[in-house]
Amino acid sequence: NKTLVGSTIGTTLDRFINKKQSEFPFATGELSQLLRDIALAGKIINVEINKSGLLDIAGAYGTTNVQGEEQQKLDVIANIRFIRALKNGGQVCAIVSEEDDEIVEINQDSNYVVAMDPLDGSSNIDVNVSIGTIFSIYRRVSPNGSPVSREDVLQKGQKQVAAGYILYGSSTMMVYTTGHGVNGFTYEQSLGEFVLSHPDITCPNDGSIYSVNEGSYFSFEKGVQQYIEYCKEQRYSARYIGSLVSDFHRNMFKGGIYIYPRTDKALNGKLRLVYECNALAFIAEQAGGVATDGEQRIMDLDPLELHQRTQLFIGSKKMVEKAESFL
Ligand code: AHM
Ligand code: MG
Repeated sequence: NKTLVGSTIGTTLDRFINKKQSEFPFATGELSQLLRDIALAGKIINVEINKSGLLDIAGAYGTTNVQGEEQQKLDVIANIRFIRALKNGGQVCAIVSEEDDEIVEINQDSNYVVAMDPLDGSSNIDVNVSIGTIFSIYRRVSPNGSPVSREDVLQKGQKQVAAGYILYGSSTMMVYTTGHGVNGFTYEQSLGEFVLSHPDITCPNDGSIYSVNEGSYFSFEKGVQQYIEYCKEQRYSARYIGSLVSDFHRNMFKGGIYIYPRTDKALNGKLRLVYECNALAFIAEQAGGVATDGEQRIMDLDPLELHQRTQLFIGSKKMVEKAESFL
C-alpha cells in the first residue's frame, strides 16, 4: 500500500479533502466544501449517464448552444445538476459554463467562481464512449456581496485555485489539483464514494502517443502536418477517442501529446480556453507536463470573452516542445 503524507490509497475523497485543509491553518473550509459539492454533482451525473442507454434522455434535444452546435439532452441535464449542486452548496457566486451564453450568478455573498464544461465529448454518449466534466475554480476579484463582474469570470488560467475533471469511463474518476500536485479518485459504486486510487500523478517527460484528429490533416497548417509526419516516422501510436478528457487522461499516464490545432475553417481551433483548456493546463503542469497554444503557455493567455477558443498542445513536456519546433 503506497503511503501518502499521512494518508493512504483507499482514503475517501472527503477525508482527503479534510486532511489537506487541516494542513492550512487559515483555510476557511469553503474551497473544501466546493470540491465536495463538485464531487456530489459528479455522482449524480454519473447516475444519469449510466442510465442514458435505457431511458430516452440521450440524443439530440433539438436546441443549439451558444457555439451553434447541437446540444445533447445529457449536456443540458449535467449543466442543470451542476448549477443546482453549486447553488445549494453555497460557495460559488457565479458559474460560467460552455452550455450557457452568459454568466450564471448564484450566491452574491460567496467567494468563488466556477468555469465548467459540464459534459465534454457529449457526441460520444449515444455510442457508449467515455465523456467528462471539466472544471476550474477561481477566487472572485470583485468585493463579496457586489454583483459579479466580467473580471471575475475572465481571469487568466494562472489564477486558478483548483481545477479538475471527472471522467465517466470504464470506471468513473475524479482527478483534481489545488496547486499541490495531482490526485486521482475512483468512484466506488457500492460505497457511493470516490476513493484515492492514483496519488501524486506524474506525466512522463516524453512519450510515444499522439492524439489529433488526422481526418482534418489537409486543413492543418504546414508545421502541424510536418509534426504528424514526424510522429509517424518515429512509429508513435496514434490514439484519438475524440473525447478530450479521456484522451488527455490516457496521455498523462502513458506519456503523449494531444493536439487540437487551428484549421483552415476554425482559425483558433475548437476548444474553449475558459471551460476546457485552462483546467487541463493546470493539471498537466502540476503533473509535470505542459500546455501551450503553440506559442504561449495556455495559463498566460488573457481571456477576452467567455467562449473564446484556442489551439491546444498539451501533454508530455518533450513532445509538446518538439511539436512547437515545427510551427
Ligand atoms: P464539445 O465540447 O462540443 O463536446 O467538443 C469538444 C470535443 C473534445 O472532447 C474532443 O477532443 C473534440 O471535441 C473532438 O473534436 P473533433 O471531432 O473535431 O476531433
Ligand atoms: Mg467541451
